[in-house]
Amino acid sequence: MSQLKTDSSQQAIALFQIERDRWQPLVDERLERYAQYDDGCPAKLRDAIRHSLLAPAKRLRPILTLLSAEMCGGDPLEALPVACAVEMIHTYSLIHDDLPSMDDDDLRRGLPSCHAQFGEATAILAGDALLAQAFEVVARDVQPASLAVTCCREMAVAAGASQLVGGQEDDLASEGREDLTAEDLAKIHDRKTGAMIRVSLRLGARIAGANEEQLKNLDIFGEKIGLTFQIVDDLLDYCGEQAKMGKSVGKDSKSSKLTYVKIHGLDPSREIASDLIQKSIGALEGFGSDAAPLVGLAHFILNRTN
Ligand code: GRG
Repeated sequence: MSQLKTDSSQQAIALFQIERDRWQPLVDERLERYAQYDDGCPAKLRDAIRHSLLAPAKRLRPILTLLSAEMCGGDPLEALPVACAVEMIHTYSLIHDDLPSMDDDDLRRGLPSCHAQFGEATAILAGDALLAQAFEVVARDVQPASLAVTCCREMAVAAGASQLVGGQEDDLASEGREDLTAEDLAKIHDRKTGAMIRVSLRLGARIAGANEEQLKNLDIFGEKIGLTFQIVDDLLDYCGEQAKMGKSVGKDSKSSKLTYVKIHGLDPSREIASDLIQKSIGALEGFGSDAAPLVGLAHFILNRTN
């Protein structure tokens, strides 16, 4: 993937990394605070939730939320509850995705996956608890209440039957199907991966009081980086290193699952990803230089190695 890097994209990535180093510890601290479970939660369930939620992770979605809030003129600290809520929903989806009945994976975030460590039933419940807690956090910690309702509704749609969960259902059903087109694959990923990326951006913007035009441009940005994220995931599955990824690699390329690499080949997939990133950056033009951290994040997604 390194040939995609130019001097200007390296500078953009360096800027994003400064922002990430600024915000990631705050996200981790707040998640730790939310993950106390000292009000009657069974010890095994508590340990299972903490195992997955507090494992080393990139925290890309909460960072998207905070950068989006700042770009739209808001205070990122006020967006921390929604940022953590997004990470809770994302972590729930990873726990459930790893289950034997889904992707059946024993490694996640460099650790045994939740069911491998705590058993299948507890892993299902840990995911359930995280999904519920995301809404608790937003309903309690976002003010005014009308803004909390808007954020809860947007999260529910993104995590729901037509988006994240629907995308996962179609992804599972796609296995072994040879009649699927590149458009079918993009549609699955737009819901399975893209919806949570878009809502991460939208929630930060909502907290900042963004207008409809800004939300629309963030949707376009999110759609393009979401698809790129998935293409790069396919490329890393094909040629990434398990130690760096913290999860199994080579699974999708060896299975009967359709991937970008299988449909388009390695180099064309890289070109599609690179083109999408240029288009994603175009969607942020109206934000001027305030968009620099998110532009850096877009380059980072294209060039990520884990
Ligand atoms: C079970 C409802 C349900 C949905 C599962 C998340 C998901 C949908 C599937 C995971 C399969 C997968 C590899 C998707 C590719 C994109 C993705 C979500 C990767 C994991 O996210 P990262 O790389 O992980 O941001 P960290 O651990 O850094 O948060």
